[in-house]
Amino acid sequence: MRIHILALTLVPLAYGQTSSKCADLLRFKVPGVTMVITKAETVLAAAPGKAPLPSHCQAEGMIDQRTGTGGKTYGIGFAIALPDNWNNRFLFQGGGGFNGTVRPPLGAAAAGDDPALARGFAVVSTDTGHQGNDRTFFQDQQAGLDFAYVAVGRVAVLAKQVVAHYYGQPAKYSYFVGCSTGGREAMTMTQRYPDYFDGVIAGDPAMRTGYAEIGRTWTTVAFNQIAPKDDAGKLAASPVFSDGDKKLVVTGILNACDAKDGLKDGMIFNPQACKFDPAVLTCRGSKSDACLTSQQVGALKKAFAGPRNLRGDLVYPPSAYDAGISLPGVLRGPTLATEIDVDARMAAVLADAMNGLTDTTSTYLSSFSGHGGKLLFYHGMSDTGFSPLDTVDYYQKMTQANGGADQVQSWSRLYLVPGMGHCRGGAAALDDFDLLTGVVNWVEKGTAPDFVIATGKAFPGRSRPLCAYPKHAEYKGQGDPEDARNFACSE
Ligand SMILES: [Ca+2]
Repeated sequence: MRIHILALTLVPLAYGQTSSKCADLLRFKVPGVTMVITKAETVLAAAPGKAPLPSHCQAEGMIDQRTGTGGKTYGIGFAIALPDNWNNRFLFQGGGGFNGTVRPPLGAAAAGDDPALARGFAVVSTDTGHQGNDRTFFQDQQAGLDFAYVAVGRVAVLAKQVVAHYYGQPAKYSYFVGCSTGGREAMTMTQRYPDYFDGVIAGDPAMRTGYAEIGRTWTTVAFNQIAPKDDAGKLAASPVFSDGDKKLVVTGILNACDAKDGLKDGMIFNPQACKFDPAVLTCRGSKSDACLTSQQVGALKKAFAGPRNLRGDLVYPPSAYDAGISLPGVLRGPTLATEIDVDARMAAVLADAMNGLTDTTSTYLSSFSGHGGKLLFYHGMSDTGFSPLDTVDYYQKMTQANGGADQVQSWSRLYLVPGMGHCRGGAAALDDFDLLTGVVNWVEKGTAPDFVIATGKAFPGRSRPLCAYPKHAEYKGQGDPEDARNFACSE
C-alpha cells in the first residue's frame, strides 16, 4: 500500500488517470460522518489570457444534511479545489456576509495577484451550513451554531481528510484566510480550534457585529439630526453633505495628517499622529464649497467621536479620519432615525442570543500560539462597516493578555491599510498586497513579516510598505517617492 501511495505522488499522472482519480472522490466516505461528495470534475488549466488557474480536481459536497426548523433542509455545503501540481499545503477560504453560498475556492484574499489555488494550494470554501444569503437561518439553532463556529470546524477537519485521501498524504501546512465574515471565521479558528491551522490571516474582521451596528447607526443619527426636514417634520431627501462638502472634509483631513508620515502623497500612514479638528473648516461668512456650516462641523465631530452610553463609556470605536472616508457609508445622507438610545441598543445586543456565539473577542490563545501558530490581521482605515480601531483595540488587548508586545510579536502582526474600505477598494487605497507569502514564510521558514508591499489601481506605479503595527511607513526623505524602498517602518 505504501509503495502504491508513493507511486501516486511521484509519477506525473496522465490526463485520464487524474480524471478518474478525481471522479473516484464521488465514492469517498468518512466513517461516522454524513458526508456526500456530489460532484468531482477535472478542470483543465485556463487558456493563456484567462485567469491563470492550474489544472485541478474540483469537488463539491454536503455535510450533515438534515431537516431543520419549519421543515427546511439544512446542510454544510463545501467546494474543494485540488491542483494536480500540489504544493503540500491546505488553505481554507473564509466567507462573507451571512454566507449561504459556496463561493469558488480560489484563496484570493490577501494573496496579491496570485490566488492560493494558482500557487498549488488545495483550497476549500463553505456556505457554513445554510443556503441563501439572508438571516432566516437564525430561526434554526443548529444553523445558527453552524454559522457562528461549528461549520468551519467541521469543514476544516473533513476537507483535510479529503486532501489526505486524494494525494495519499496529509497536507504539511494548513492556512486560513478570510475578510469580513471570513476575518471573523479566521479569528474563530484561533480561538475555538487552536490546533487546526499553522497560519491564519484575519482581514477587516466582523468580530462584534451588534456593536458595529450601533456605531453605524450613531453616525447616521448624528447626520440626520441636522438634515433638512419638510413641512411635516420628515427628513428631506437632500444630503447633509454635498459632494463638494465631502471633498472638503477629505482635503481638510489630508491637510492635517498627510505629511505626518514624512510625505504629502494623499495617503495617511501615521494615523496615530493624525489630529484633525473639523472646526478648522467652519465658514466665517456664508456657506460655500470652501467651508462647512457650524451644524455640519458639529455633526462631524459627534459622528467621529463614536457612541457613548450614559456612563460615558465608548461603546464602539468611531471611524478613523482617513483619506478614503468619502466612500458611501460614512458621510451619507439622511435615513430615518434622528435619535439613538445607546444604552437600550447595548442591552439589546447583550440580550441577543447570536451575538455571544458569533463575537470573536476572546484573547485566550495559548494553545494557538503554543503550537507555533501565526496570526496576521489587516484592516482598511476607511472601512465604514467595521472600525479599524476596533481591530487595533482587540490587538492591544490580545497583546496584554498574552504576555506583552515582546511575546506576541513572535506570533502575531497587524497591518493597517490607509485609504482602503471594507476588505478592498477605495479612492486612495493601495489594496493589493500579498500577506499569504508573508504568513507562509513565517510558518515554514521562521521569517517574520515586519511589512508587506502594497500596490493598487488608485496610484499606478506606486508602492508602499504596510508596516506591522504600531510601526508605520515613513518616507526616508530622499529617493523616488513612488518606490516602497524609500520608506522605512518607524514608530
Ligand atoms: Ca502621507
